[in-house]
Amino acid sequence: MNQLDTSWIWVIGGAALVLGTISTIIYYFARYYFKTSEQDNEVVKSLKEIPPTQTVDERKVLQKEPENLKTPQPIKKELKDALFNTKQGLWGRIKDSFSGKSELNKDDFESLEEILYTSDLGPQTVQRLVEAISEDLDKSEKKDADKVRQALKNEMLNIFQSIQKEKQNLLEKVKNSHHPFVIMVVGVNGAGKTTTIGKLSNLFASAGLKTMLIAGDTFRAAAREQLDIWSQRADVEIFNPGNVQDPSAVAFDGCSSAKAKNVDVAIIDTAGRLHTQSNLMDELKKMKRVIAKVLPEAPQETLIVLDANSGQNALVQAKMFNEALELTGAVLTKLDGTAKGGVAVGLAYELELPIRLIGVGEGLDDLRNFESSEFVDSII
Ligand SMILES: Nc1nc2c(ncn2[C@@H]2O[C@H](COP(=O)(O)OP(=O)(O)OP(=O)(O)O)[C@@H](O)[C@H]2O)c(=O)[nH]1
Ligand SMILES: [Mg+2]
Repeated sequence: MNQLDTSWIWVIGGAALVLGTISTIIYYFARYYFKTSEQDNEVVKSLKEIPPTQTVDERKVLQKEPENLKTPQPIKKELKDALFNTKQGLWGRIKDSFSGKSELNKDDFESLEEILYTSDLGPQTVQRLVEAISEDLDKSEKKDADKVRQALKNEMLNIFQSIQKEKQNLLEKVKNSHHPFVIMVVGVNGAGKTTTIGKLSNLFASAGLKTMLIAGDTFRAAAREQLDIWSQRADVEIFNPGNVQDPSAVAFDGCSSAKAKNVDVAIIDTAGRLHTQSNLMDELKKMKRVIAKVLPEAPQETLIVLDANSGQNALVQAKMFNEALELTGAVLTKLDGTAKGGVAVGLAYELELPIRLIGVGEGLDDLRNFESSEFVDSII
């Protein structure tokens, strides 16, 4: 091979090497370029999926919302849930006594009476209910648990309806009455007076009524502070002269202030006391008298607060407070959890005292108007 032939081979080989290098560079450059735009497209697509009004920061929040940013929603307690234990103790036991039996004998009916007697309904009330079953149901119907249940329900409703004469609830009554409407709240220690006043003030204030609390419990340490906290929660006015020890003086000045300030409704807290402590019951009578000196129609309502857990004792308390103060109604508290809710029927029948409100918890919203049919459906 001559000199010329050898140099051609070197030229062709060199050119091939340069071309190969250039095409490799072009290949990797193109691959990098197209992959990047593909990724960009993916990002754009995901951004489009988020509504355009949201900013990037909002998206971050959407991806993971910290627990403490969530606002807890108040849950309205169902009455039937609050009265679950009462229903179990009353209807649950009655149903058990029927189950598996095709016919009920005299002994079975005696055990039915026993269940009623041990359900805090009160002896006279039980007697009336038992008589109603005997009169309303014939022999064959008495064997049927549902017929017995209906007869008991009907009679309980009759009892409530003869007592709950006023068709309007307390809020409507306050709205439709002359102002200031004064409510005096009484009861034994720890029944739930101050808590009920707090809830009640929230009910009135939410309905647009100018509401004032009067701190008439000058006895228990921290009672005034407790009422003050409720007034802040419900955002209502409070009359709370820290240095005055005589509850009648607080009631007098409080009602005068309510009148001067054109308050719609004033609620007076009082110290808890036993119905057997006659000197303390006299103190309440005096409070009631001085209130009437400022506002002759007041107090338009004198409510006793009763803890449903006290069962039959609640009847005794209500009877003695009623003798001293001529009560206008009762508030039954702590119905949530207790098995003694049946006491409401006894209160209505044996004392002829309307139940105005019921407490189903410790929160601001845990107060309900007493609706007899809803209540009866919830306990039996
Ligand atoms: N579960 C439950 N607790 C309640 C209810 N009403 C009141 N309580 C609680 O019962 C306790 C006593 O309530 P208070 O309102 O202080 O009772 P009071 O009658 O004012 O007590 P004194 O002023 O000491 O006579 C508190 O722990 C309340 O939270 C209710 O409807 N349900
Ligand atoms: Mg109190």
